[in-house]
Amino acid sequence: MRLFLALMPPPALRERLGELADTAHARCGGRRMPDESLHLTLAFLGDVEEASAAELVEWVQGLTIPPGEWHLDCWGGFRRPGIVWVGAQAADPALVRLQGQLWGTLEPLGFGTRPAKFVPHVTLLRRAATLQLEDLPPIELPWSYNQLELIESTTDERGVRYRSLAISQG
Ligand code: 2AM
Repeated sequence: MRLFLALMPPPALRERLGELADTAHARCGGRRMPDESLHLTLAFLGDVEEASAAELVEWVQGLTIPPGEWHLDCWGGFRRPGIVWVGAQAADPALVRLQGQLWGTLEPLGFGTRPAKFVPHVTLLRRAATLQLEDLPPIELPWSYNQLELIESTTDERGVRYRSLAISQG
């Protein structure tokens, strides 16, 4: 099972991110992420055995994370594979701490690989034709969160789908 831990946007923010995805798509082309797939990855775990996934479900369901507010204020791009995202200009200390704490548990248990650098972002487009983002409108979006989710990623003929397996304590 291909799993990751993520913050999922509340409905109003999801809608707003969807509008930004439309704006970016009109400018940059590529494949727009469907609204229901928009998220902020905290830890990508890769392929996990079913038994380990069940342990992760229990762990996440028992987890409480400190509530926080993340401020999205910039566009960004990753050259490969043409990802256009929204995120923050300055590293958010609470998110960095949360990501570090998660990996502090996950790494010794052998789940995934802690990335060398954590760039919190919400992917809006993949395989964009251009990463020229200068003309895109400014962003000022607060994201209040108090829960994370364990998500399974599956691929079928219609593309990639995400399914929530567990939600932390609220
Ligand atoms: P992305 O948004 O930048 O593509 C599910 O695949 C989520 O995990 C995506 O949000 C993706 O980030 C993230 N992710 C991090 N590392 C990954 C990897 N090595 N392979 C696939 N997805 C990865």
